[in-house]
Amino acid sequence: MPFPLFTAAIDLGATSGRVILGQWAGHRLALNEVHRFPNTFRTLGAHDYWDIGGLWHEVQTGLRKAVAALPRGAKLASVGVDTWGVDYALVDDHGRLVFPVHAYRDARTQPGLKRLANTRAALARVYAATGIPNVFYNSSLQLEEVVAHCPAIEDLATRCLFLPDFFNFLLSGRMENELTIASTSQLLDVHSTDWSRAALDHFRVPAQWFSKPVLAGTKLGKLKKELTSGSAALAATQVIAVPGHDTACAYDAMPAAPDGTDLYISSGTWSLVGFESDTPVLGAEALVARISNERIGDGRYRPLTNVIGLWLLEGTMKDFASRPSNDKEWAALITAAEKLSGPSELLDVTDPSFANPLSMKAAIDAQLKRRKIPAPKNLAGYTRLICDSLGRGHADAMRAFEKMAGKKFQRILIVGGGSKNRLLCQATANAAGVPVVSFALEGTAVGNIASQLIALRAVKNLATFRVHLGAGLKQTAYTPHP
Ligand code: LFR
Repeated sequence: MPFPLFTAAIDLGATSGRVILGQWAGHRLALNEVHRFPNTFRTLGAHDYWDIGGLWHEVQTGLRKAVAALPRGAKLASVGVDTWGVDYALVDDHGRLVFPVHAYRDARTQPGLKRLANTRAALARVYAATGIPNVFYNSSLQLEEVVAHCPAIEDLATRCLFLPDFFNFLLSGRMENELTIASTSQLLDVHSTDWSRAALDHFRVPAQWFSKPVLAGTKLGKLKKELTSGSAALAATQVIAVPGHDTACAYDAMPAAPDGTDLYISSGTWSLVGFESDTPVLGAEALVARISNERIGDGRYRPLTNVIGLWLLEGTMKDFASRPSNDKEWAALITAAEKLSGPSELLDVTDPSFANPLSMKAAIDAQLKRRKIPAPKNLAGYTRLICDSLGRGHADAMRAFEKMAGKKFQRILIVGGGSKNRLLCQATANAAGVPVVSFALEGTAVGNIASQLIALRAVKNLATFRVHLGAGLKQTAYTPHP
C-alpha cells in the first residue's frame, strides 16, 4: 500500500455537496475540501425535484479538482459516495432514468402517510417488519405513490437505485443496493440484511427492483474509462460502496467511548439523535417515539430520531434581509442571541407544519399565536428560540432512548454544521443535564473515507480508526447549567 494514501469522499447533502480529498499517513487523516457547491430541489408545478444532472456535473468537477490537488505523481486509490437518505432513481436495465428524481419533501406522500397513520394494525405491522416509523419522506411512501399513480412505471423501471447507489453506478457501471441507505427506505427487514417481503407487499412495491444489499466496504470496480480521461492518477481508482447514508457515515466518524455510553448527534439540516446498538429498539413505545432503526455499515443498528434541526433556522433566515453572509456575521448573530434572556416557552419542534412551509417564520409565528405566546422581535430572538427549542428536542430524544433501551448516557457528542453553534450545544447540555462535546469534524466525509481506508486494508477496523482520529481532534466541552 503506497503512503500517503489518497482517497476522495463525495458527500452530497440536501442543502450542499462536497468533494473532499483525504490523505492518510502516519495514522493521521488530513482533509482537503476541493469542491463545495449548493444543492436545492426545484418545484415544477405540484412537485419537487432534485437536479440530478447538475449534481453529477458537480461530482465530476469535484473529481477533477481532487486530481489537480494531488501531489505530483500521486494516485487516487479510491472514491466513495454518501448522500442524504431515502431518495432514489428508477432506471431500466441500462441504468437509464425512467422517472424524474423527486425530492423527499414533495407533498405527494401526504395521503399515504395519513392512511398508514390511521390504520393502527398496519402501522404496527410495518414497524415490526422494518423498524422504521411512518414519516412523510420514507421511500416506501414515495414508491407507493409512484406505483399507484403511474402504473406504467412497472413496465419501464427494472431497478430502484438509492441516490448513492445511482452515483456508484455512474462511476463504476455496477448496480448494487448498499445496506445503510437501503435501511432508510422502510422496506428492509429489521431482523436480517435483506428486503422485507411484508413491507414490499404492503406498499405494493415490486420486489424485483432491488437486489440483496451489499455491506459497506464492497469494491464495485474501477472508475469507468470515460471518467478517467487518460489521467494516470485515476487509472486504477476503485469505486467503493461506503455507508451510502450520510448519517451512517457521520455516526461512524464519532470518536466515541468504546463502552457505548455516548449519545450521538449529527447536527445539520436535521438533528439525527441516536446511538449504536447490537439490537434494534422496537415495540409500541418505540413506534410512538418514532425510533428509526437504521443500519450501520457492518449491519448493526443505530436507533435514532430525527429532530427537525437547523432546517428551522435556515428557513427562518430566508425571511430576514439581515441574515448573516459570512462567519463574522454569524458569530455576531449567535452572540446577540446569547445575550437575550431565554424564552419562557419553547417551540414544539415536532409540529408537522415545519416540514416544508412556504415561509418558516410564518409557520413559527402561527404556532406561537395558537399557543398565545408572543413572537420574537428580531432574527436574534428567533435564533435563540430555535436553538433552545432544538436543545430541548435533543434532550427529549435522549430520555426516550434511556427509558426504552435501559441505558444511561454520560455524554452527548455533536458533529456536523451545528457543532460550531455554541448556543445550540449549550442549550442541549442544559436541557439534557449531561456534558456536550462538539468536534470540529466533517463527520460525513470522515466516515466515508474511514470506510474506504478499511476496505483498502490501510486501517484494521472502525475501532482502530476512531482511536487514531480522536487523538488529533479539536474538541469543545459544554457543561450543563441549570
Ligand atoms: C440527513 C438525512 C437524514 C434523513 C434525511 C432525509 O442528511 O440523511 O438521516 O432522515 O436526511 O433523507
